[in-house]
Amino acid sequence: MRITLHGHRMSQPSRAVELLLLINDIGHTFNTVDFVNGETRTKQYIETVNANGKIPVLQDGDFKLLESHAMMRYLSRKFELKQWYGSDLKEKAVIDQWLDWHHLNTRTYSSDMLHAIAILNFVPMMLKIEVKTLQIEELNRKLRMSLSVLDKQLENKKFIAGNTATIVDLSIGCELYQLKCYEYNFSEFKNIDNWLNNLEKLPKWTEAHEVVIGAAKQFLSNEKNTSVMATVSSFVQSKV
Ligand SMILES: N[C@@H](CCC(=O)N[C@@H](CS)C(=O)NCC(=O)O)C(=O)O
Repeated sequence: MRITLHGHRMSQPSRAVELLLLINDIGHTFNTVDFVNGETRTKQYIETVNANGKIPVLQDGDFKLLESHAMMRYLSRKFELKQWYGSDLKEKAVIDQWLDWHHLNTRTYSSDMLHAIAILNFVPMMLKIEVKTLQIEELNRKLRMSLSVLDKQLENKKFIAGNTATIVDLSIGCELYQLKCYEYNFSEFKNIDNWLNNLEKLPKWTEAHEVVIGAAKQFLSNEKNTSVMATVSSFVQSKV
């Protein structure tokens, strides 16, 4: 039975699961759910697809699975992708540790910050300053605390759990790479910077990120937004 992934390429967890499928040449159908325009919040979606109103959702025949990390573990086990989910108890445990860590660290701050940045496109000038000072700077402070922990883990390693990429690199990588597309400044975190360059070299990485790269380019083509990103990165308070 063919696997179906319900998701969207603007969604970090959707991209992570899709990349695992694409890189390993696992036949699947990608069903785009228009979450950007609220499809995930419709009664129909909540009642029939995901009670949490979220993407991604993985369907394998009659079996339906929620939560991107559970999906990547399931696919790794089902298709025996040893490289992607470790080959022994301890390797798997380290991957699990960083997957769990991600949800309350890089995921929380990075995606909230990206939403706050995206909102800048739509708010009037006076409110831009409030969004920036009240929201973005605080999220940025917390994000940088998480980044410094991750940066230490990546010392002398190409990837988070060792020298080959695993599902945790796909998960955290898809989250942070989108910030790189928005020209977030990672220069203070040399190991993360190198790791993001390594991820870019993975097969299918750029293909899966095309939509994000396009959205970021459009955002940055507005000069006012570029100056906001420079401010976010340097922690310097400037006029929007
Ligand atoms: N913990 C979930 C997170 C899923 C999630 O946050 N999905 C977002 C897109 S990135 C979503 O579906 N948002 C739709 C909405 O809030 O209406 C996972 O890893 O699968």
